Amino acid sequence: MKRISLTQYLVEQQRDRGQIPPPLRLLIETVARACKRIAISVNKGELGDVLGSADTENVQGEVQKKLDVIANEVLIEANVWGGHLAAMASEEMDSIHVVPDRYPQGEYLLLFDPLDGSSNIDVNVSIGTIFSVLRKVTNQRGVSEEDFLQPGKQQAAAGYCVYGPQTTLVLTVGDGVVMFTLDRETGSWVLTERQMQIPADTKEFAINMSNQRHWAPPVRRYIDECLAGKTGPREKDFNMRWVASMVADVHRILSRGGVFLYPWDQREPEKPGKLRLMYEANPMAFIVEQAGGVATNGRQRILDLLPTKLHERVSVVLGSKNEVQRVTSYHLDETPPAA
Ligand code: AFP
Repeated sequence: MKRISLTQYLVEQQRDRGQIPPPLRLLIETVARACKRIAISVNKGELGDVLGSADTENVQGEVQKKLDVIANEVLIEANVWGGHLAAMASEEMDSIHVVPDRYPQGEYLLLFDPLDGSSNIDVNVSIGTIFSVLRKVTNQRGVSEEDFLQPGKQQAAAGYCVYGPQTTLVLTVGDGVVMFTLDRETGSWVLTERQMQIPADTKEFAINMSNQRHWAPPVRRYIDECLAGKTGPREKDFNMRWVASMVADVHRILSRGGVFLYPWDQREPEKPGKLRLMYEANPMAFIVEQAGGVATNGRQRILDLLPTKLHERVSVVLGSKNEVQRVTSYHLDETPPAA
């Protein structure tokens, strides 16, 4: 495959296919540059004094790691002045960050989980950054939280970066899913996969099994059937993987198929799920659908959900089409598809 850079790819998309307007191209390049800076901090680890707790809490009441705070600042600093954005929202900030008057305002809204999988930072396991891009659709002056409350199907772009054995950037602008790998020697993002596709079938599931006793019946049923293996109703053995960084689990599914579940459970019954709709579920659902997979909250397509608040949580089932449809049909209490 001819190796081209992220910049060349974006320019070609803009020129040949009219896919990416210039401000969106600038936005994507800026986020990718910020991810490079985050990757440098992640790689330094103890040597860069970036491990451990920041001794602060985010809006969800979670203790922030130093890298959560660093990654958040890097993304804000990189994006605030370019003129492509109206405002940003982050899993790590209580409220939106409006672009100050001293900078030009653009039409895009950027949302991110700056460092997904924080519990894995200090133990040197893959973590990542997830981002989602919306357009400011209202004509009113200024920008408010309301502007962000759009269904995921309106995303203009979404992506994630995995800081793992390789640093990879996966991107969609609604025309398939592409992957870039960071060449650490040249500092360049190089196109390494032009069309990521999730196979419709799989024998691999990802769920935190320690919550089994808290699950709802449809989730129990699905996992019980997988665990029953060859002699059970599915008539095949399943394997389990759980990294506890959504980016890494989703990246595996994009690379070789699988199903990821973070369902509602009885630990905190008033919450619809653990993962955040706007920073995790929506961007991942957009990417997964663009790669031929499916993403639901157990009942509805995630991209159709209308958020009511910025930090909304949601149940997530995503990945290989036939498996996600099966889990969804169990929730809807329909006859399951034939094995
Ligand atoms: P943090 O970024 O706060 O560590 O959360 C990671 C995450 O949101 C997602 O990436 C994982 O899939 C999930 O939480 C892991 O949660 P459990 O620790 O409950 O399995």
